[in-house]
Amino acid sequence: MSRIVVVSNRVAPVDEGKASSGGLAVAVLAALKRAGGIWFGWSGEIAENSSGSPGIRQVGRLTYATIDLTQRDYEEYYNGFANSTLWPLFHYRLDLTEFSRRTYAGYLRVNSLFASKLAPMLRDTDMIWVHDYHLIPFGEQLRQMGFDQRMGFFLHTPWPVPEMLLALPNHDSLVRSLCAYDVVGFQTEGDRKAFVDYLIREVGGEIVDGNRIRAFGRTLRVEAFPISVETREIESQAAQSAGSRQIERLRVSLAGRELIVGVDRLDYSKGLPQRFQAFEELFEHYPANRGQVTFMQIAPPTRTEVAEYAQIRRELETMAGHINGKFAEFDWMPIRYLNKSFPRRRLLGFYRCARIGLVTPLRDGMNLVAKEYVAAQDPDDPGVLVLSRFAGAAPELAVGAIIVNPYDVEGVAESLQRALNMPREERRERHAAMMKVLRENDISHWRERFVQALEAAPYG
Ligand code: GDG
Repeated sequence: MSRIVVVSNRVAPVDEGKASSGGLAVAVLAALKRAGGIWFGWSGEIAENSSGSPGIRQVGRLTYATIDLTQRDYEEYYNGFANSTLWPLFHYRLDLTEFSRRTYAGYLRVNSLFASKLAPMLRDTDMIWVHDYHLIPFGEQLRQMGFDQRMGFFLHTPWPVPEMLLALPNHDSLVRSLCAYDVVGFQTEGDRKAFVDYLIREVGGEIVDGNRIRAFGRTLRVEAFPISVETREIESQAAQSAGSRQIERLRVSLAGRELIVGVDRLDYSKGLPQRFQAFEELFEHYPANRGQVTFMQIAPPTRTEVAEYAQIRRELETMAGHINGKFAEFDWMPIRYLNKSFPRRRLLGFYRCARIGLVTPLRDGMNLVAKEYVAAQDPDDPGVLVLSRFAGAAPELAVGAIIVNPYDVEGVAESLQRALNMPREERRERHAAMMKVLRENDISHWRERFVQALEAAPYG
């Protein structure tokens, strides 16, 4: 069996393999433990220079290898090209996208640094699985150093349509580097199609058969692998958590009112201002809900050094204050807005308590919160998922979710009203339909499909 080498911007801390942590870390660790291998990435530390050897930590057959970055690397590669160019561009926010040759050069330099640090650790039969937009050129850098191992890439974000991508000054070299992989995986069919359209229209790519396409002198497999969650574990952990003291405290504090829950990294792609407006609209248009419904939005801050993130944080504080000031009563507060994170198990208990899971990104690769919310419900009396059509999860979950356009604030309010009044029988049917999807495509299935695609790639 070939070893698997996983490369990602950050390496999950060693104790994240526990069931209490998120699905991706668990899935990647399961693959690595099964086949043995390396998880390679940035340590999260800033150092004077990045010339040292990787820090190594051995856990059974699994090697964690991490490198430090310099302040300049961090600014140009991470805050710069990855999070101020690719992230907004891939989420259709051209208005927020910065273009700079300096940060692109930094992005390439750090990708090359990653490749040169990993190179001495590689064996001929290794399979290399690279994750996400930070590391698109990584595979090409390794190929240029003479490595012909099987290499796969999975993009966690959306892939934009050609019209959007063409705004990137170096779109052609970025796409060429993606074609250095043997397998390129996207979240949805839509993302896959957008990529293939670009190859065909812009660089004369040709479909060889099915999912295989020829471009830049190489043949690669391009496929959708919708990421998922650890469905069974979530079901049982959510049920346990719902009986805990903390969740009982939440229930008591609600005093019989219905709970709507939102859980998102504080990011402009998640549609939070529009969501807050929709909640305000719910009270304006359907005033009987005043005093009867509580909205809890959990939004841990991220990427705090990028200006747009500080900006959206201020905007949401103002909006939450405005809505609470306008509607609150001495014994009821409409919005509970929490800028912090919670242990995963507690989050699952929150989901299970909530009559509505409100997931309304303006664009999202997949959105695991939508899937977690569904898996955490009590099948006998489940809540309703209100889901943006622009989440990658929408094609799979349309069988049971109420699908909304997050820009249509009145439409979202109307859907909330519908969800709040949905009969139990309908809620059960919708939940069962979504659970069928989540049982068939859980996180293990996702991992196995990707690893099998990589195994099937020709090499050497
Ligand atoms: C990217 C793509 C794609 C959130 N708050 C807390 C917490 N979380 C966990 C959630 C969920 C995860 O973080 C967030 O995942 P999402 O998928 O919703 O969104 P991104 O972070 O933007 O992820 C996305 C994903 O990659 C995977 O491919 O789906 O489209 O943007 O698991 O539960 N976890 C804990 N406390 C919190 O307060 N423990």
